[in-house]
Amino acid sequence: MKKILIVGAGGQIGSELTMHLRGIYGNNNVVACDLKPNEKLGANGPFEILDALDAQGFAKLVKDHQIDAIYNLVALLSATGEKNPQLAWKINIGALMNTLEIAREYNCQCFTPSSIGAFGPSSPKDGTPQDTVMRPTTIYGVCKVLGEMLGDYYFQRFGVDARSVRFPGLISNVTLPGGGTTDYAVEVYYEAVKSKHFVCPIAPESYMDMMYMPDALNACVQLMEADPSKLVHRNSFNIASMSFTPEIIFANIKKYVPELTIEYNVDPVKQAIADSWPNSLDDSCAREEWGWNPKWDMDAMTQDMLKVIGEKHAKGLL
Ligand code: AKB
Repeated sequence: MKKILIVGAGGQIGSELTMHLRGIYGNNNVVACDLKPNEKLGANGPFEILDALDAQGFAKLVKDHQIDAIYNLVALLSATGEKNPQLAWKINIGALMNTLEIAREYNCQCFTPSSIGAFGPSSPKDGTPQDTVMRPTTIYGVCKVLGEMLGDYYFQRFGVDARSVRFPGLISNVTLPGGGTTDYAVEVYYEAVKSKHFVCPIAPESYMDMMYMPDALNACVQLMEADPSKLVHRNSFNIASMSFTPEIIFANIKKYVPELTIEYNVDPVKQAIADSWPNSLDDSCAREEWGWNPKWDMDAMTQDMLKVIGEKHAKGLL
């Protein structure tokens, strides 16, 4: 049975991935860790405090829990990264290097997500291919490209089983994202339920790739379980499920919440980032090499998001 460590487990992906993996591999086989205590993650399985930049503490956890797979989810996202590039570099690359080194030393499989942010303005905009020009113009993207290259380097040089996907904007209803360019597509659902008014920081016609969290969780498991002999690529796979603009997603939400009003107050930093990213990725390599096949479309996602957030609101949990 796999023993998994999730580093940065308190964030948007980790809070759901921990529960998802515990459901598959058993509660005690998935150790969650983060900088701060987390009651929910500690309630049904092991939880440890860890600063991913503390290499000794990180290695000790891997040794003590006899870990054989590490999910490194530590990251400062794109918009926050632009406010403090040095800190973004320190955290994003520091956590990644510790993950790869510890994976090498303790023979662990490892997963560090990349992003659509690894592409830049000179990458093809539509149907962005798996293998193409990657010259991002954000520190977040620079860290992601380096992370992809280091993952492949550690695989080729040391045999570390490092795998990764390029996540689009992830839409979820457990833990809010923070500091990303795609966050608007999560925040609007909360405001559709709470205040019925949303101020959007991204221009109405800006396309970006997005995905509902259940598909993202399946992608992690499917790739990590994939037969290595079938993987031509490793770090990192394009995955995609839907691409939309603010206008398109707001129209979809208004089908169910007609009172929702939208105001645009474009954030120049976020808009410049959105403009530098692809409109939509070509995910055919992931489909061919490990059977990637997303299940959720925009309308099903909208109905589910409004239902879950509506229930939380009714219980006074928001
Ligand atoms: C961000 O907006 O920074 C992230 C991402 C697409 O990687 N959600």
